Amino acid sequence: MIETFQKQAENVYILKPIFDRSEGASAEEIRALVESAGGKVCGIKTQVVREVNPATFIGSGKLEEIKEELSDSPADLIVFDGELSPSQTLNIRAALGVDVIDRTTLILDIFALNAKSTEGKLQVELAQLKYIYPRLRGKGAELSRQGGGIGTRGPGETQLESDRRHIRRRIDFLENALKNIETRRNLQNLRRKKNNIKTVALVGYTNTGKSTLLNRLTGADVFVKNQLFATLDPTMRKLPLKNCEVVLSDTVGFVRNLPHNLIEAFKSTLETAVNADLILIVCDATGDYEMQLETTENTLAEIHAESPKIVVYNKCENVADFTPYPKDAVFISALSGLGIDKLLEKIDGFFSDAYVRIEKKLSYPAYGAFGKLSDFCVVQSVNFEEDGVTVRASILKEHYYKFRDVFS
Ligand SMILES: Nc1nc2c(ncn2[C@@H]2O[C@H](COP(=O)(O)OP(=O)(O)OP(=O)(O)O)[C@@H](O)[C@H]2O)c(=O)[nH]1
Ligand SMILES: [Mg+2]
Repeated sequence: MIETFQKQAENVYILKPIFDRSEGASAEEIRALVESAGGKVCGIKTQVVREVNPATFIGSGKLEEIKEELSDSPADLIVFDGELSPSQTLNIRAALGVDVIDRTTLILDIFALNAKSTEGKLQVELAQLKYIYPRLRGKGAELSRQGGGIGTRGPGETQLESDRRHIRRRIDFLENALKNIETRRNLQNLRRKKNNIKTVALVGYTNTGKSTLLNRLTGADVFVKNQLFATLDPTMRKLPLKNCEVVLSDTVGFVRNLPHNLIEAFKSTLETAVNADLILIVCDATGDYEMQLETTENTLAEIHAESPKIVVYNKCENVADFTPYPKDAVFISALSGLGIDKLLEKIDGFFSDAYVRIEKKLSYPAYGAFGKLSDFCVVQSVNFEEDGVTVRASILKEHYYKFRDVFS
């Protein structure tokens, strides 16, 4: 991956099409996306679109008006908050005389900036190439921005200029490399399953505080930032509970209209949510939590993550009125620690329903029988004494009942 970091923030003019006058025209999210890519917003224009113009998306009269507005703006780049076809991108650029990128390119760019692990980088490059590939048709060089900056991080110029065949080969290579990493991960998952290690996945809209919660619960030191898509690489940490120990995982956040290619590319990291025994959905109680929840649930459905879920409303230290929220909502503040005990109790309850905890001195013959159970329990400690073995362990209920006489 080629990354071209700009020393100076680019001035970005946001063009946000809306299709219905009554639709919320908040540009907060696209502004946050631009800032996460290192851009500085120098203007925002929301434009009602009644009918999409196939050539320029927005009607030519409106484009004239925007051009006028841009004449005394420092804008280096226009970010269009929607998906544009290659010819629309070129036509808008020609009409306005400023570089244009669409929402997908922007999101891919942020991902390219934030990917740290080998796998993350491969995934982002694959998503970028898959986005570019069908759009090339000889327009690669024309479509790529001259110089560096937002929208050029990732595969960048050199590969854009080369032919489709080269890109096709690179896509195949990346897919293979990712498959190998996935195989390794599947083996780890199997091992975890075999050892009966339970997993909890933190998922949710980006910037809701998932990594902060992971840090709070496990004392980990995961990168936290008031930025969209701060986390791309999955992190796993042990979380000791009353009755057993689980593995808590943190991964990429979701966003509305997350490009499908990205979900595809990140499927294997998102697998942690698919395989989890319990999913914690983290919402930002101070934001548009209904939209966050809907986006998260849709994305989870798309990747077939069907495990039981607990919804947590974070940043609650800033909530003054709790009446609008669902009655069974779990409120926490990952930052201050408020409500964390209650959440832990809830997670504990979930798992203790599945486990029976034993602390018992077993005779040596009984301990022999206990050995057969080891696949179905989490052993906390084993103490060998003269007259027997003291075992502390959590055993899956169904197996505990099958082997009940061992413990009686
Ligand atoms: N006020 C307040 N801010 C919080 C709380 N929890 C997290 N934050 C802030 O929210 C921002 C995002 O936190 P992260 O933990 O990086 O969020 P994330 O969900 O992991 O974000 P991505 O990895 O980017 O998807 C940071 O500025 C945090 O300090 C909270 O309980 N209260
Ligand atoms: Mg994070």
